[in-house]
Amino acid sequence: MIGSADVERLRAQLRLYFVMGSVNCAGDPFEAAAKAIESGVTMFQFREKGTGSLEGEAKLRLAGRLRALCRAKGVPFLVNDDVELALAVEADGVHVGQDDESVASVRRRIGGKLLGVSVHTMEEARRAAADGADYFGIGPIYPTSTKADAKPAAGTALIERLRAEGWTTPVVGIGGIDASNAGDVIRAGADGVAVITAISRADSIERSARELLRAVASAQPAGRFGE
Ligand code: FQP
Ligand code: MG
Repeated sequence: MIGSADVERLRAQLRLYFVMGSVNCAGDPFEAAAKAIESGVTMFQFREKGTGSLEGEAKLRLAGRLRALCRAKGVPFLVNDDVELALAVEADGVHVGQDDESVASVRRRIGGKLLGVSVHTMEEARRAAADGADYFGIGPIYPTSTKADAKPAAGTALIERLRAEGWTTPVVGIGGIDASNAGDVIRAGADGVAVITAISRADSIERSARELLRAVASAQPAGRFGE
């Protein structure tokens, strides 16, 4: 778990969170990540899963290269689901959902690294926070076809409810977000937006990342939590 100064840093790092694996990219995944990071992405998650995804040595090798890239550029590098891999490449953190290894167990294994947890209800949020989550991933906000087992789109209601009830936990919205709707997610109370397709499949990764950043920045109230 992180301290209060680090919470404000994490909030800023969540502004534009690029989640990807090799199957999300039309071309070379390393090149896609490099372009996105060069264009201002503020956090990165290696999510290598689905049909045709890399396994074993190949997965480890790509993770290591992406980890080094992120370190060189000062962008936090998180690993989805795979705690073993996160430890092996000395990732900055791990993201897990409700069907993954338990939050309490991941927290024990990763010590002070960042821990993100997907939550869909107030009850899941309370539980994740009690078990050591540093931020919540909330979605799918809008319909998405990236994730085969995604729940139906739920909009921004849970984000609004958390903020209405006074929760200051860093929150990132995910699912079907692009530059046209990112502002609505921020205005609902999210600190940032997470995207896969909007960047990985963009005609221009650079332009897409910049447009997303602009959409987030122009919807973001300064000092919402008194920072
Ligand atoms: N939010 C985020 C984040 N990252 C994710 N990977 C998810 C939500 C989804 O376990 P989960 O997590 O429900 O599904 P999967 O393991 O297939 O991704 F906020 F970090 F952007
Ligand atoms: Mg998961």
